[in-house]
Amino acid sequence: MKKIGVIFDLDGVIVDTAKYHFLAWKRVADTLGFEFTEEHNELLKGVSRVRSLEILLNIGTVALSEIEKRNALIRKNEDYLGYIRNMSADEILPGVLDFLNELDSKGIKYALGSASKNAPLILKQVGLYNRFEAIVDGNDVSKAKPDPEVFLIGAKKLNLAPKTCIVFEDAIAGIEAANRAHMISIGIGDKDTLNSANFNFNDLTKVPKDFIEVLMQRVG
Ligand code: B16
Ligand code: MG
Repeated sequence: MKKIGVIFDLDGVIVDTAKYHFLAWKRVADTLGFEFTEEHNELLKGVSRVRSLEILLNIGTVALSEIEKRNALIRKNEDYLGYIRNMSADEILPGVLDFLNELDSKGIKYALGSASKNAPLILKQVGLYNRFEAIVDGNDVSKAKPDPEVFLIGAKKLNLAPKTCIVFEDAIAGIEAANRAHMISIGIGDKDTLNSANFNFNDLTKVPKDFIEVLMQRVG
């Protein structure tokens, strides 16, 4: 059997930080005088901070100067940091710890592949920082998902060929990035939304016990 590795997205797979992104972006929209809803927030999942602001401004049909944009990004992140500095291990999503323990027991290495520049802080807050073999985040990439860069760097850091890596992702752009990297893509969340994933589960509690072994055989 071939050696395999796992790459996890952060927001929506390991923790739910989308709710904090929502509150922080909503405050930006409130200041600019337009409504920003939870449905709008869906459009920002897995998307970089800069791109998120562009989408938000489109929703409000608001134009800002470059300096105003920079200030909005700073304000949003300061607000967001206020929320994530209060995070703790009880915000780890269901099934994550059991799944990581399972990987550890099989000697399977795993990395993080997230668009978030705050990923290291979030992992430290929830006590998972030291468990990952490698952390690739928004600071390490020049091209955002759906570009495969974040996952290809992850595979390199795990010392594995891309086709032997399995990616867990909750965003359409992330599934596309994994597919473009020729990795095995696992959609976490709504199956219809993530219909280009190789496999789909609602959350990590739904992953069958023998799933990793089955994939090991498939890859090998
Ligand atoms: P930051 P992921 C993504 O995390 C979030 O889903 C997305 O909503 C956010 O805009 C992006 O990180 C950047 O986050 O502002 O902290 O750099 O799903 O790729 O783990
Ligand atoms: Mg995500």
